[in-house]
Amino acid sequence: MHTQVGIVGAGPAGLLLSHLLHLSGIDSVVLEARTREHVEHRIRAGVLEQTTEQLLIDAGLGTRMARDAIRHHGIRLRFDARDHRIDFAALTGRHVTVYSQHKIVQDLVAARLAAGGRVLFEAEAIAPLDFDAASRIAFRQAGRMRELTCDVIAGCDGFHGVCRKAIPAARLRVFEREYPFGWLGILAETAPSCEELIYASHAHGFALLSMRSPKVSRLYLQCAPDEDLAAWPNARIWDELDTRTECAGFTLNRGKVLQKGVTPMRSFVVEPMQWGKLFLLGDAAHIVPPTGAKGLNLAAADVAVLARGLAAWFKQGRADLLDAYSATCLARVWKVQRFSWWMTSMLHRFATHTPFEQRVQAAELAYLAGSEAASRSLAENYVGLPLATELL
Ligand code: FAS
Ligand code: PHB
Repeated sequence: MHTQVGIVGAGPAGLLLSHLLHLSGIDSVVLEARTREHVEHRIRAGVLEQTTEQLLIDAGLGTRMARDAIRHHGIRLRFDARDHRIDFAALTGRHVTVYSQHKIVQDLVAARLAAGGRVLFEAEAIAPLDFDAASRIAFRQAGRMRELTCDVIAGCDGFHGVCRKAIPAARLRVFEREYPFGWLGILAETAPSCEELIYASHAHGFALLSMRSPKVSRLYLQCAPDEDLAAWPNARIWDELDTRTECAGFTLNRGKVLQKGVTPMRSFVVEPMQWGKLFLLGDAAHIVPPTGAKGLNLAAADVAVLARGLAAWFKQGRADLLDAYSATCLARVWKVQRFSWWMTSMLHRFATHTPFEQRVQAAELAYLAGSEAASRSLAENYVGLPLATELL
């Protein structure tokens, strides 16, 4: 089997890249280790930057999003039992959109298959990838070993994939920070308790009240990174969410818990994000703590840069954009890493914090609540920095 671009991974990065390449008349094959059912129902991110929303609309993927998505013009920071609203519209003139990642994946799979795209499920790429002469990807499907040859390999296989490992370890720089906590997340069949997201900082720990629709809420509690879910019956989760989000005049809506899980938290970046004709995108290259709602959006930003570079290469023989792929993406990746690290450090409880550090953390929140400049800085990062392709 041969194609121009071999894509490993059918998450948002791999599928969006395949779709954008198709729109440019470039052929690709997507290899996905899991089943279609699994990838289309994996509950993950929920907030899209305006640039990501526009990228999807421009790529013809806006129909269901226009019907189901919820536009948000601000968030609430809740501490000392009071709310401080960050007004995106007033501070930036921009917004974010609440639209679940699994719906984006469903929309992308449908678009690729409707266009006759080759998305192979239960097709696991096997390390090591060979990309000296013609790039080739060995993969296992239906118990058989098969091979895909291609001109370019796009590693969209997430943090645990094989593509990053194909880059010689001696040439790869890894930057990493493990956080001493994770998030216990639940999906609940209950109307959101507030029309906007609430980020709560409390002595017991961080909590986040998000949503998926007018009838489904998405809620998170800071917990130990290896928290035992068995120690958290639903009643205890609701009680703790109640405690951490207490505020005059506020009532937390409870409901049936549809799903729960614990996500560990890390900051992670590899440099470079490319090696010969292998390009890493999304979680294969970087991980951010979800506090800034950036993981999915960073993946989309990488896709926009690589899709533009591959179109210039295949259509005009220009290699300059491809050669600059890693530097172009990393300039934005590090700004987003900083923002995600800052939001996480400001809002979570650290058992190792000295009394001094606790006071500094409280002062950071108080300053933010009282400063238009500080609030504008948070707002412009949260709604999304300009895409590199908008700056080229
Ligand atoms: P993905 O991990 O989504 O996709 C990679 C794909 O590659 C997977 O389908 C995998 O099966 C496949 N793959 C792996 N190895 C393979 C192989 N050898 N062969 C073939 N296929 C292979 N981000 C937010 O912004 N907000 C959130 O609330 C949030 N919550 C998250 C919760 C969890 C549990 C996790 C793990 C991540 C969360 N994220 C969140 C981040 C998440 O949304 C990612 O940023 C996003 O999925 C990145 O997309 P991809 O880079 O496409 O990687
Ligand atoms: C979510 O809705 O899953 C979500 C929203 C905002 C975040 C993280 C997760 O910062």
